[in-house]
Formats: sequence, C-alpha cells, structure tokens
Amino acid sequence: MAATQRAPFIVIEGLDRSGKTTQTSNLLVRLQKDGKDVQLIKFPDRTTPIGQMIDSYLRSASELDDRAIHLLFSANRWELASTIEKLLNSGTTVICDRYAFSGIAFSASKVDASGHRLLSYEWCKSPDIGLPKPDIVLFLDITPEKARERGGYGEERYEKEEMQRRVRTNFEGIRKEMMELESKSQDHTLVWEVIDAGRSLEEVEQDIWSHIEPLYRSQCPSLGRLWK
Ligand code: 2DT
Repeated sequence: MAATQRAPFIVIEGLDRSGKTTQTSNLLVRLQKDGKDVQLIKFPDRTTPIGQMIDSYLRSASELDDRAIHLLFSANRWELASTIEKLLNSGTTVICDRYAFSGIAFSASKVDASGHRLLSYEWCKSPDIGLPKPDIVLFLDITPEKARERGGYGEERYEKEEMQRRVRTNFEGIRKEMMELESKSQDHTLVWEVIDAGRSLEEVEQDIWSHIEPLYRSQCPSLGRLWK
C-alpha cells in the first residue's frame, strides 16, 4: 500500500475588512468540492480555555499584560500544533485562518503613549519558533482607505485605523524576512503571496485559487518548522 502523502498546509492572513473570513470559507468549500479532505482551523481558537481568555481580552471584557496576552495567543497555537501535524501527515489539508504571523504583526504594533513600540519583533517571534511551517501564506491586503469605504473597522480591541496601519507595515516586514530566510535556506518551502483584497470577491477568490491549485500538482516535502 502506498504511503499517505502529506497534505498542504495553507495559512490565510489578512487585515480587518479584507474579506478574510468569506474567502477562507469559500476556499474550504472549493477544496471540498474538488474532493479534498480539508479542515479549517481559526486562530485564535476561542473555544479552548486559553481561547476563552483571549476572547474576553479582545472584547475588552478583561485586561491582561501585553506579554501575557501575546504568550496566550502563542499557547493557543501550540495546543493545536500536534493536531495540525497529524492531520497533514494523514493527508488532510489544513487551512489556518491566521497563524503566528498575526501573532507578531499585532503584538509588535502595540505602542505606548509616545508612540514607542512596547514589544520587540524578536521577542514576539520567539514563542512561535518551531511551530509547523505552512507551505503557503496568502496575505489579504487592503489599504486603510478601502477598508474605510467598506464600512470601517469593528468593535474589538485592535480594530482601529492607526493600529491596522502598523499591522500592515509589520506584515510586510515579516514577509520580507521570511523571503530572505527562504532564499538562504536549502529548501525553499514557504511561499508568501500578497493578494490585493481591494478587488471584487470573485476576483480575489480566483486569485487565491490560482495559488492553491498548483500545491496539489506536486508532492509536499516533509513538514518543516517555523524559524528553525
Ligand atoms: P479575528 O478578527 O480573525 O478573529 O482575530 N491576533 C490574532 C493577535 O493579536 N495575535 C494572534 O496571534 C492572533 C492569531 C488579530 C482576532 C484578533 O486577534 C488578533 C485580530
């Protein structure tokens, strides 16, 4: 009997108002229609005890030290890391709606009253070192102007224009660093695509599909570890 092939690990990251939730569920349906075994995992996973603490913090129902909440977001990923690995190795595609990159981009966007960064990039990255490494990151990008056109931001803690601007800049920094690391490593295993999410739903969906479909044409390498 042929060994089960490792399935692709897809991460979708995006800014508020980028249509991330809709695009993620449309991708899930499309892959299912295509006959793929696929599971969607959303981070933060607000259903676990750690996730409930995160949820309460995001809704401003509780206060937490900036470092403590950052570590909870990371712990929330680690509590699902072995599940992700098992699913992938048993041939089930995993789509993560947000992952470690959101962890860095948001926490490193926090500033004090004089605009100084509260947590360094390196500090934010360190608890996620060693997590399962995705094959592809699709970053759904939208300008603050376009987000405003779409009705502005929501009610949760990070949904403010200044914060979203810094988050966008941080995502670009993370992309650059990831691409530098990939070009230095022997195995170029991570692809990072910036998707212009300011277009119509159909155009964005088609663009996403054009990057996902090719993942199934070749064999996935054995699962890597983030920043290792
Ligand atoms: P949603 O709006 O997608 O539910 O995200 N966040 C997320 C972090 O600050 N750190 C993380 O590690 C993750 C995964 C982004 C809820 C908010 O939580 C932020 C927006």
